Amino acid sequence: MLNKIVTLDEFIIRSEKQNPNSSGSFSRLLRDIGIAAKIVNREVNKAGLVNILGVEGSTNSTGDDVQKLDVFANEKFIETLSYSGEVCGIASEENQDFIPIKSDLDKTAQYVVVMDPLDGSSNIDVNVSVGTIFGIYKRKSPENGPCQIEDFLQTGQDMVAAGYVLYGTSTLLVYSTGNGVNGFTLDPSIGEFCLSHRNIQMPASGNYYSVNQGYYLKFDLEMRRYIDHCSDLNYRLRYIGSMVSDIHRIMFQGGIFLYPNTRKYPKGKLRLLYECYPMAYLIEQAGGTALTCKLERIMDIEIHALHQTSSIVMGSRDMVKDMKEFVEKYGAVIQ
Ligand code: AHM
Ligand code: MG
Repeated sequence: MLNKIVTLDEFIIRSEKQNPNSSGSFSRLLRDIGIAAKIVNREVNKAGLVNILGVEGSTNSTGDDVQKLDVFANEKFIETLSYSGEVCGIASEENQDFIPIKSDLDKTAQYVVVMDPLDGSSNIDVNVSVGTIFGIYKRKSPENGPCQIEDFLQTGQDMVAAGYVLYGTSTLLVYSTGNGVNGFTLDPSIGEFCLSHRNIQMPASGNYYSVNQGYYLKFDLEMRRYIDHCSDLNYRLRYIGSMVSDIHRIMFQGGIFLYPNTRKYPKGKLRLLYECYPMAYLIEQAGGTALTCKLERIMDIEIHALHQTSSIVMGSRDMVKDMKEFVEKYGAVIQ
């Protein structure tokens, strides 16, 4: 008997039916994220063919170079989500402030979306995998008015869904609504994301470690000792420099990803709202652990600013536990 293909849309509708109180609004929002991902995917795939490559010349709010494809992805996600009528505001890594959305449709939107529209942007020019990261919150402000900053300054714990899209050798959309993690691969022949990885559970351990080892001397002692330990154990170092790709590998093969604080970034480089919370949400849902280098659970960290950053160590449960022992042993030592 042929296996029936389950598309993302079908999967979303089936999941919605399991919740009798659902209004369908959340499902439409997830579906729209899938649509925006397909549009961005089309552009990422032909990036080498058209004049869309290259640094645009501006910098984003945290000082990085913004490339044309970042701008394109940002615009497409904002445009698609704005039309949907389900979202009252968007906060993007590429925008300094959040963007309130006024719906033309006769309804009140209940959700806000946070996103890094194109993660790993330094990889665009060289045809290496990039990704999109997103998180969804229920708004806290009254439904009949515009969204407010408090709608976005919620912890990872408050997220109602999170996911990423990996534009790689094939394009995958991986997401969770707090009930396990599922992955969908884009079938270009039918233009649909099809369920390919049901209920993803990451291995409790592995032998990959993923860190920018070039910054080794800029890390705190306990992180250097832990990285030495990974090397002593002959773990394999893999670092793409695109968080989505690096996490995707360890999600399936087991491993640990680290972006510790450095002298340049004493509070860490990765953004809590757009990168750390959504990835931590998925890692935890897949059975892994996500902590800061000070051993706080990422999902619990309080957020005070849209572009707040954090150190992060996440991955297979047993490997993060090992890392924790190094922090406990060497963390108090004066360097
Ligand atoms: P970006 O969102 O501007 O692309 O920056 C985030 C990326 C992550 O994907 C990746 O883990 C990290 O920055 C790489 O940084 P570095 O080059 O400092 O190692
Ligand atoms: Mg980015």
